[in-house]
Amino acid sequence: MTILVETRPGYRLITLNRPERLNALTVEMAAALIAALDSAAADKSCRAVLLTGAGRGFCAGQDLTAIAGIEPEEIGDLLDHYNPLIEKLHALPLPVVCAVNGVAAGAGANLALACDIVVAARSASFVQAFARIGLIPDCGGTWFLPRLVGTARARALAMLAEPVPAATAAEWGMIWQAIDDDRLMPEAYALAVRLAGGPTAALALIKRALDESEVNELDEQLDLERDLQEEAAESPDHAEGLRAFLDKRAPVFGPRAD
Ligand code: T3D
Repeated sequence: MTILVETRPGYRLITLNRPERLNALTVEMAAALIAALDSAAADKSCRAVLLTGAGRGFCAGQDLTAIAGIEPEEIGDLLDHYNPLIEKLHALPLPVVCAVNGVAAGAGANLALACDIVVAARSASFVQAFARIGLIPDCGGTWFLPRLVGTARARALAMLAEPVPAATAAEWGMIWQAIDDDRLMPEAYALAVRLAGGPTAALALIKRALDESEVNELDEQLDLERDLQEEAAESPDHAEGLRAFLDKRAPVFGPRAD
């Protein structure tokens, strides 16, 4: 199986599973990932997703053995399989944590950057490897990178295709945290459990607000915040959060109400 999917209490653990190829992507894998995300979203007991890779790498991008000798237009066609995956991951109404356990290269780097909270092992690195093979960053690379690290760093990373160590990626704001290798998965599990116990409806609305801020003017964003805040205020989680504050106790957020 090219991916492993495990249902854990409150969250879904998805593991890229082609370790002998550093989890290089195939169109079959993209389809399996989309199905796993759809299934997580449809399962009311699932309130977070954790994505990671098996073995020593996170994901080495497109499986290059699969594209050797194909026509240029077929390269574009391949993205018809990957683009819906990136969009789904980014827009999933659940928090998505990515635990980057090793090298994340090409589309593999951008798969990680499409997630909400990215943590990486200190030994991991991020490489926009595309220019090394005469391609451009895809799977959202030219969208995520300048937004995360600024245009100067985005341009250099895309053109030079140099690896960025996890600690530097964290320092630059490309990811949330670099974590000692032996602590990566315990901390990633804890993060997923914590998010799974969070106010799921509000977390989904936070994603929407932050995404729409990328294109909105301030007045539009303020209007959107008012609308989404009304929605959040109607959720049982808001009532519980407020009650818990007044009772001076930790909130116990309820199951998904969608
Ligand atoms: O639409 C389109 O099709 C275009 C889409 C493009 C999207 C892309 O992602 S383009 C970019 C594709 N990815 C790359 O260019 C990265 C290629 N890999 C590497 O540069 C290096 O493997 C790494 C820097 C990621 C890691 O280096 P290292 O030294 O740690 O490992 P390695 O020895 O190179 O790799 C280990 C094995 O995985 C090796 O196989 P072997 O020799 O043990 O049998 C290697 O060939 C294989 N592997 C690594 N990356 C890929 C791969 N096999 C197929 N596809 C790969 N991308």
